[in-house]
Amino acid sequence: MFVDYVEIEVQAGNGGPGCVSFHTEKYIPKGGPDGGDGGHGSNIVAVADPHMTTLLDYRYHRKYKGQNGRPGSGALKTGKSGETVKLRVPVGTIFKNLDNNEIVVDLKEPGEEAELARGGRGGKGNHFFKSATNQAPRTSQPGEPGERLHLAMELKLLADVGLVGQPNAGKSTILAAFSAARPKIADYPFTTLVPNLGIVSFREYKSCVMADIPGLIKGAAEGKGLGHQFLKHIQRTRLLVYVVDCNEDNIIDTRGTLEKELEEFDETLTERPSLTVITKIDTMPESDLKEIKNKLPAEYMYLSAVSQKGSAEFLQAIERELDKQRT
Ligand SMILES: Nc1nc2c(ncn2[C@@H]2O[C@H](COP(=O)(O)OP(=O)(O)O)[C@@H](O)[C@H]2O)c(=O)[nH]1
Ligand SMILES: [Mg+2]
Repeated sequence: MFVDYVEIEVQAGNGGPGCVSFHTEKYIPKGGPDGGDGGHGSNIVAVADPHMTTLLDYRYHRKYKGQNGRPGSGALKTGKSGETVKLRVPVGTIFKNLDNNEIVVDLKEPGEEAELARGGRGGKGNHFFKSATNQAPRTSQPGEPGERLHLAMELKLLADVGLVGQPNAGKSTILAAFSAARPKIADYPFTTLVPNLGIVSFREYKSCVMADIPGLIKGAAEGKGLGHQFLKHIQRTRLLVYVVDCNEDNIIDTRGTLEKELEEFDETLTERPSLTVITKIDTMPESDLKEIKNKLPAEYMYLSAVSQKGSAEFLQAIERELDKQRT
């Protein structure tokens, strides 16, 4: 497992100051105090966004400041409050307070929101200080300061790339072909009980972590064949690669079943970037393969993990998809 980790500073908005003002109107010489309260400073909130897969944006922008509340004004007008600042982060992000190492927020569900730093309350205007003994107070409060915190953000990822396929599709063979990992490879289902991880190198020293996720069968989303445990691993990858054996009777159906199982488990998984690779193409005559290609979506890729045919395109596509997520 590797961890995406960034430290940031958040400063919620200060409250706006209360106002000192007196009601003035023709023929009413001594109107009462009517200074309004200051506005509330911006809160800073974290939101779990299922479309996000890394904390990369936060590496380049580390300080987040909320707006201050506006001052109150006469005629009991409250100052405008600062707008809430929302930090969008991947599901599974944890925020720790660096001053005491406590976990402040742990976002587990898509769409979940949690407050990181509270904006300051606006100060009371002078109307608030009116009393029987003081009919014309000239006091008002300053706004309260907004909270300021040093936070660490942590996202525990299993891998950049998750290979998703039926048992025997050829996932472990792909991982073994492109990395130094040596997962068990065999002709029977469920040889892979835990995800195997390997480092796959691209050109120019770039690399990614690839996970061979245990085989998915129909019903996995209901827990069949250790389904839930496997699907949880898939949630912690940034790019899904669907792996389908070219000898499948109906490649589109098989691909569809895989996607459906993921969707039933976590519907946001279908929005995650994905590629589809048709593998074991060395086992099929060129002419048959041509026929298959004609029927399948143009973006599908074709690979033999044994002969390495198609491997350059395969790796380039992965690199490109991962790069997209970095921009
Ligand atoms: N000829 C050939 N056989 C393959 C290829 N990929 C996998 N296999 C075979 O298919 C079987 C299942 O492969 P494996 O990688 O264990 O599948 P997994 O269950 O998806 O991990 C094994 O017998 C592999 O040797 C390939 O590209 N070409
Ligand atoms: Mg395997």
